Amino acid sequence: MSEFLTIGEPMAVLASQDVNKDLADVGHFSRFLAGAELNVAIGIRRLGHSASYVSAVGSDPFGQFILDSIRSSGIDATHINIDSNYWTGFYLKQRVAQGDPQTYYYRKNSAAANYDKANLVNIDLSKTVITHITGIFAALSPQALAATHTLIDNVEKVGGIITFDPNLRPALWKSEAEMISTTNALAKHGTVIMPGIHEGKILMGSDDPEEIADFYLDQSSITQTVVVKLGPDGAYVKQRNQTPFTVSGFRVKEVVDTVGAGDGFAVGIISALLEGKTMHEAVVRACAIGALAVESCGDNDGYPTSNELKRFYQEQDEQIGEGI
Ligand code: KDG
Repeated sequence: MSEFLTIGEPMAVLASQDVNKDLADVGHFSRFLAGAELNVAIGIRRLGHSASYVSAVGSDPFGQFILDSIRSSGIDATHINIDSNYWTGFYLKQRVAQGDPQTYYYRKNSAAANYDKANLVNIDLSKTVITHITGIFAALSPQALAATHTLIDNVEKVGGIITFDPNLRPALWKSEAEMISTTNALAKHGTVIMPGIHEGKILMGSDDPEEIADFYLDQSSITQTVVVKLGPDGAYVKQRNQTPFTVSGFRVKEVVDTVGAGDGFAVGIISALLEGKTMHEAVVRACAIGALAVESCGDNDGYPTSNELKRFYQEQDEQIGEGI
């Protein structure tokens, strides 16, 4: 079994090759691998850690593409079911010169949304150090939410660590109220919570990083660290009973596509924690991978290998210490 495990919906993304065009007018797309939790597994694996990904795909060309890509990346694909009753999800992504692109999902009632929690009984979590949960998979369907809860229970039974990224996707939820209550309830199980500052505002009503952190630290004794993502400005970090600190963002050469930056951030934190680094070192790495992520077109193509990460620090004139 792997050091790292996550559950999610894998997708193909068809990314526009035309800049600043409405999706309805785009004629040329490039296909990449997508899915927030899968992005995290890819990044963790690229940095040399073992990773398992739990999900389901349809028996269709996108499902085959996803399975082939996951297997060739070295991620453990044993727990990806092929379900010929449903399609594999995909989405369209705009290319924009500035800001966040428009996206359009084709994922309702997908194979992953129909994932049966009964399959989780076959997963041995005894060697898994960190399990990553996001609000996306939980939003897909009652079955996916039930599977998320069962996985959390199983992780807690063996004393594993859960990292949680709210990853708010309002389009996937029935209502904002349901999104907020379910996401905050799931967050109670996270040892490390990573909301974006705008997500914090939606989830608990304030865009003050300290108030966001206090909300999550107060609502659950399991939560030990809240890392509030500040986009290009870096991150604010509060650990239980410790002095809060901030980490600055890194310089980015050219912002090509912002999608996947938050998952890259999670890769930085999780990989560093797997290596026994401090939380400060982990958040520096998170900001670095978040910056690298926005320089490429695919959702996870900018995530670095260890050597690429070292080169990035050198280019940024950062001191390369043991910590990073
Ligand atoms: O975080 C990146 C994801 O947004 C992308 O890969 C697709 O999982 C996805 C989603 O639900 O938007």
